[in-house]
Amino acid sequence: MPIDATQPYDDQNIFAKILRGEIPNRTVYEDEWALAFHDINPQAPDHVLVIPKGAYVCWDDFSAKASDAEIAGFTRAVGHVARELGLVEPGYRLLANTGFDAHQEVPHLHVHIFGGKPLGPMLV
Ligand code: D5M
Repeated sequence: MPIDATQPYDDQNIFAKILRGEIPNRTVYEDEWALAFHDINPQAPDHVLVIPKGAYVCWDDFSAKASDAEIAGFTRAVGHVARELGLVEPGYRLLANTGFDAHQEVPHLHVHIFGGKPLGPMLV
């Protein structure tokens, strides 16, 4: 069920549990600002999720409330993961579903990194 982007942060969401080590994940990268792990239901040969360590529901919440250091650290982590996966050439796609119409399902900000095949034009 898609979430409401304006809802308060729910610390029982599945990515909060992953951050606390309560449920397993296939970690690709971790630093002070971010954790990256393989998506459980991959939509491309490479499909990794990058999440901030801070408690942010979605991109709107993060971009409005996170510190400059958190935003810089998280953004650099996304770029680092894509480079480490070898995706810069031939290319990759970033996606951050935000709220109901975008069908965001997990209420902790996550950026999808897709790659590993020609992804074609954006559908929307
Ligand atoms: O996408 C939410 C994404 O989160 C979706 O691609 C599945 C993925 N997911 C859900 N649970 C897990 C666990 N436990 N590990 C890894 N990936 C997971 P959205 O943008 O919210 O629609």
